[in-house]
Amino acid sequence: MFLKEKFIGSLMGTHAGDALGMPVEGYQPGLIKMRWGQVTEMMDARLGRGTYTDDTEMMIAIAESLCRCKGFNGPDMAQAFLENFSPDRGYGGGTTKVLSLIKSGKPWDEAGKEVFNGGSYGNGSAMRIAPVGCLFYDKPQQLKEVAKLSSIITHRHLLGIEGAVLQSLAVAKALRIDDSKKMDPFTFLQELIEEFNPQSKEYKDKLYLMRKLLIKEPDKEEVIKSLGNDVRAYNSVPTAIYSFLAHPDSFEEALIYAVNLGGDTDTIGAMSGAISGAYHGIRGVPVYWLESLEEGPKGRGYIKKLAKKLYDTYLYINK
Ligand code: F2R
Ligand code: MG
Ligand code: MG
Repeated sequence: MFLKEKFIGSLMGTHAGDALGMPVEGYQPGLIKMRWGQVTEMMDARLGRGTYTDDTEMMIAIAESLCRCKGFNGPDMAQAFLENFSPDRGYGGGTTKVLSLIKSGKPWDEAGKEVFNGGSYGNGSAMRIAPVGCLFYDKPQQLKEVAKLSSIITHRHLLGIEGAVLQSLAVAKALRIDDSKKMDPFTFLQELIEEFNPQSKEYKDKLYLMRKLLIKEPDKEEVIKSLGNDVRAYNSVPTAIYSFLAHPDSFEEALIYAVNLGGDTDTIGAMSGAISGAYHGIRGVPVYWLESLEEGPKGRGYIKKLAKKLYDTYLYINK
């Protein structure tokens, strides 16, 4: 498949997963099952059916900045977050505070120190990382460095940074794999662990557990107990990767599984969508979902164009 289609798949996959999960964000799987049976299509949401949240809005900001600067530029990326910020998309408290500090003049690489103890380890810097995974998909060292720098703007804690690095590596790996051949989830996971090589015990443990879960095909409760489903990056990034690896043949199945795990559903959906979309490309995203996604100034048409621009940027910096 053409690389351009994979770039589009990853960015549109973020939007689709975010919009699918958004109406049930914060619900545990038992409640989702009781009220809806299973979430399989875009449902009514606060801003309308198929609308996205902070996950996709920040992903758009990253892609815009990478295209504008032909690579990473800290002040510009921070500015892009501010330009795109709409509070009604539902931002985390730490991120909202950091962005307001940057707006009042705090440097882009210092504001993130001001929240929590040692910075945030929320999902915020991993959920938006797809464009970094795409642009540096064939340069793992540079990819890790840019993922880290893009994280520290709002998420300075090691667990936040490593969440963004892990998610970006998973997107990049999914882009590199030829989707016409059968994918082996165990090989994917093993290579990911070797590339990632984290400092923190939390991610080491989760990646080890993931291998055991892939062998076992457990029920949802065990997956949530082992990997997590909440707003902390180490309790969601592995879960999103697992959702993809347990359903490598279908974007639709991976996302339905991810969202119905409950908890931080828009975010686990967005991250799983970014990886699965990078693997299957835009052709893997069901048309009935794509057609329900938000239109408007920065809706699905804009995101598709932005992904093409990101691909052109990739060609430009690698010529
Ligand atoms: N904000 C939401 N959802 C609630 C609002 C939506 C609602 N449905 C509505 O109708 O409006 N979702 C979005 O926020 C999450 C990403 O958050 P982010 O950007 O990481 O924010 P923050 O505040 O930095 O971290 C989130 C929480 O993680 C815990 N945490 C982080 N660092 C910590 C630390 N060092 N020590 C202790 N706790 C830490 C805190 O509980 C933070 O509040 C996504 O779900 C996105 O969709
Ligand atoms: Mg969100
Ligand atoms: Mg969320």
